[in-house]
Amino acid sequence: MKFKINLVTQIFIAFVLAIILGSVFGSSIDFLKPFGDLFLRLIKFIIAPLILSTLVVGVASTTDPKQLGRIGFKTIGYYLVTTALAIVIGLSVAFIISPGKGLSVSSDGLVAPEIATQEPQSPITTLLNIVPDNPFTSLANGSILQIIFFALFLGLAITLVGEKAKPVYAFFEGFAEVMYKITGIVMKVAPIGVLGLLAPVVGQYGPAVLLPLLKVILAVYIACLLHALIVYSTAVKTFANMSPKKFFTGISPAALVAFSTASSAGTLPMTIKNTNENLGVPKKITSFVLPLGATINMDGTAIYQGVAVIFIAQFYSLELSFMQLLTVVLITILASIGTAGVPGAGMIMLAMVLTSVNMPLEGIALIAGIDRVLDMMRTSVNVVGDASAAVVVAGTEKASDYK
Ligand code: DAS
Repeated sequence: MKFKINLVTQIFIAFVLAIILGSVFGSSIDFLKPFGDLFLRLIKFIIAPLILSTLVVGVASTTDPKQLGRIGFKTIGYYLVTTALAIVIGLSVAFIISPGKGLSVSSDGLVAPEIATQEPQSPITTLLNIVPDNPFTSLANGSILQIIFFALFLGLAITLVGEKAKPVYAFFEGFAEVMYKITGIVMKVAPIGVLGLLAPVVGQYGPAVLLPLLKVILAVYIACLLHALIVYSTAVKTFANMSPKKFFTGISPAALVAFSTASSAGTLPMTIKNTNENLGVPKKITSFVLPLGATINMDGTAIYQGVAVIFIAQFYSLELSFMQLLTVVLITILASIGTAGVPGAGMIMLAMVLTSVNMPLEGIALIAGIDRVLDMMRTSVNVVGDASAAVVVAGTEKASDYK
């Protein structure tokens, strides 16, 4: 009988093993570090092509004139606003709980010295630097913001050109599938990578250094519940005159499936069923809003990004400027358009966010071990957020069979 442990369990086992080995062998466990460095290099290797391909496809498919009618604009507008609110709530709860505060872990060698001592740029310079003067140089240098700008422009232009750009769209669609496959292969190295990154940290600072992870889980769960209770309740009540009790009761089966599978895509059939049958949203709306949401709307993931960035900055005693926080908000909104609704997608997206604000990717290993616990809650919020969009759009469309 072939006994197969799924990847998330493997990562969790590696996490526990890293704590044990680090606690028992102390700094002599450092020989594992190259495995961690290999994993980080593989993550860095996929970030640029993954953003470019998935974002071009994400933008081109959501700005398709056929899809972009009134319902399309309402849906995409709602998704962008709620994701922005989610990051702000995530950042705020993280600042209040401060999961990484009080640790004396050094970031030496993790952040390039010239970046660590870099003078904060003026807002104008930061905004101007988003525009690449050569997109191929941006790709070569892995300049995340410039790659995102290039991808947004490319996706939009593909839509505007229309028929003649179909081969270009098809290329990026295939490229995105290839990058998802490569990402899946890279993620198979994650358990070894987590072991190689985490064991030396525990070896150097002791297992107590991971206690703040409990505060990370607390912060993500509190922020997710706050976001759902405040933002979605207000939205369904205001735009569809639906009682929050009816909304949350109606979508709860899908929320539970999302919590257990940690996959928005996998939960989609249940999300559609609940939104149609329990919330009375007509198929003409759910058939557009929900599949789109499962791909580009990830409020729970955005909250996780906000909390994770603050935790990693505090863990390594790195100060985040206002512009860097604004960059985190911008990147998370845009990068979520290109991130698939599958388990662990948010962790890859975190690498993009950390890179965009020059923060150490090593921080990913710190929270990789609890990623599944975080992924369950953030996926649930992703799915409930998609359903709230369908209810809001139906409410404002005064859709005929909408109760
Ligand atoms: N698991 C992803 C989803 O299905 C979310 C994430 O990884 O952040 O929505």
